[in-house]
Amino acid sequence: MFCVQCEQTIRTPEGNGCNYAQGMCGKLASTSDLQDLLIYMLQGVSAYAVKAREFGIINADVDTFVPKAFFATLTNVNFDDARITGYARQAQAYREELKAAYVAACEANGQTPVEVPNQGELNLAATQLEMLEQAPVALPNRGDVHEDILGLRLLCLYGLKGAAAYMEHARVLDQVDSDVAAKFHEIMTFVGEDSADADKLFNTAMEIGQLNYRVMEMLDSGETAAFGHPEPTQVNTKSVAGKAILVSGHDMKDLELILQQTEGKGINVYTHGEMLPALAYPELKKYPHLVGNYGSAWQNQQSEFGTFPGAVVMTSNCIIDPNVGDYADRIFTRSIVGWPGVTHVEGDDFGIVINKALELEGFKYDEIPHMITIGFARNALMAAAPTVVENVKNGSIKNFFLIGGCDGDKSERSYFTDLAKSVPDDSLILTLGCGKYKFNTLDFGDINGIPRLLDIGQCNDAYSAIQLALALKDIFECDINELPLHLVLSWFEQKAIVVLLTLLSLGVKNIRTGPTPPAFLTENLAKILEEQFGLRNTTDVQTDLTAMLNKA
Ligand code: FS2
Ligand code: SF4
Repeated sequence: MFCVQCEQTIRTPEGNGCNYAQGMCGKLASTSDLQDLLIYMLQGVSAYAVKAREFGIINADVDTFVPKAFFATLTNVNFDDARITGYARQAQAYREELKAAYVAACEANGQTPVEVPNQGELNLAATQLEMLEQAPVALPNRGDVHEDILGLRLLCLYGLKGAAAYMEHARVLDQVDSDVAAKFHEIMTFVGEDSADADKLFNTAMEIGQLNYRVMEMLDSGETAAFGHPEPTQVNTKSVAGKAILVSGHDMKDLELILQQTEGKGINVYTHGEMLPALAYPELKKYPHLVGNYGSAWQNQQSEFGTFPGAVVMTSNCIIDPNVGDYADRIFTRSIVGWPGVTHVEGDDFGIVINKALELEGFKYDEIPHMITIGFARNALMAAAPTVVENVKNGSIKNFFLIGGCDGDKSERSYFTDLAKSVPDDSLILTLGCGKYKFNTLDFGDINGIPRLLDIGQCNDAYSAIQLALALKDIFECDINELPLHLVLSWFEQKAIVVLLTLLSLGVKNIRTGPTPPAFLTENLAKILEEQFGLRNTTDVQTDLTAMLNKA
């Protein structure tokens, strides 16, 4: 096992990475090895997808399958060896199908087919145990490689995982694009080739960022086409008496299905974690039994789900061991999410979840409501832009801070709470991702009627924040880096890596990330990123704040 993809990875003087029997996230060595083998097989599929495309052969099922199965290897997504093995076998079947189509097209056109080595050839062993013996070939740190090259390879691998996850979120909302799929396969193939060309790897990381910009745009289109534009909305964060279903993760399509199927059944539906922004979408908030948000970010789920007296649905990352909180019998997984022994809901029928919620006690009493305001995605931000600009011009608003990203349970993450509390009163705070839970229940007041805390949405709604920054840059006729905009991103997993790559690829400079730097980035790489982009790690709130306000 070798995994170094998330912020909580094991760091020792001997080297960084989870490489023992189990990762910090609970992922067993067997699961990690099978995931690596899956990625290896997917790279073989992509390699033949690229070759087949040369002859105009496009398999839409493959274009869907590869990013979706890749998504299963992100942090806290799928811990179920049987499902991972199933994806790997499916990958082999798709690879062979594409290979046959490619070879036939070559023959028909009088060309000699080019063989794809390694990933194009490996055939999975018959049993899971034997597959585990094959896994070393697929380890992400395979071979004798300079640590800087390895760091760049991992930056690409993990960044592409994040983009793949967003591709799957977009696909669920019917947003697919063959050009995006082609670029994805091309990069996936390159990442599998173990390049030692630092410049090419670095450029690929930027290409992944660009690809993800397009994917986030597709996701934004899918969500707004399906559910309307988010609008500023007051959300109750306390419970309401009655039977209950809690929906976590990023997939709002699942939430919609659950809302439709629970209508008139006396069940209240709550959002959790990254599902909170759903409460601002007109086509979702119209359901009166969508009563509010329960709980906070992913790392608190064992206590929050443990005390939730209803059924829980995990639509995407991040799931953690449900046996600890003793709710494995009333949590359900969807799509790429998996936990051994937990019921996985396929298809569009949530009857099993609804029956579980009806069996359970539900909340006995109404709690005293506590309201927070959400819903400042692209449209709402643009609608507010003229007023914001007026307030910038008259000096009432002097700075914008984007403080967002992922949450996690390290105590150092109190930095983000302290920073939000410490920014000057003449600043607006934009937030997104589950990192917002570090401060989103606090009252930041307003500036001439504009709320100081503007919750943009999920991590992928970084797209909306980018649109605002681009609009402000045009209005003020300056470079994006000349705006009084300061970005402080909390990172945890691979979606945050790809959002960062997107921002860098758009030329956004002086971003601060924390609480600790990615363990796969060597000192040399961190230095290069600082020199080229001004990218740096967070230090302490006062030092960082002073530097940001002085644009240092
Ligand atoms: Fe939070 Fe977890 Fe959005 Fe990340 S729910 S850390 O995967 O994707 O943010
Ligand atoms: Fe370790 Fe993170 Fe990988 Fe889990 S996902 S094994 S905690 S690096």
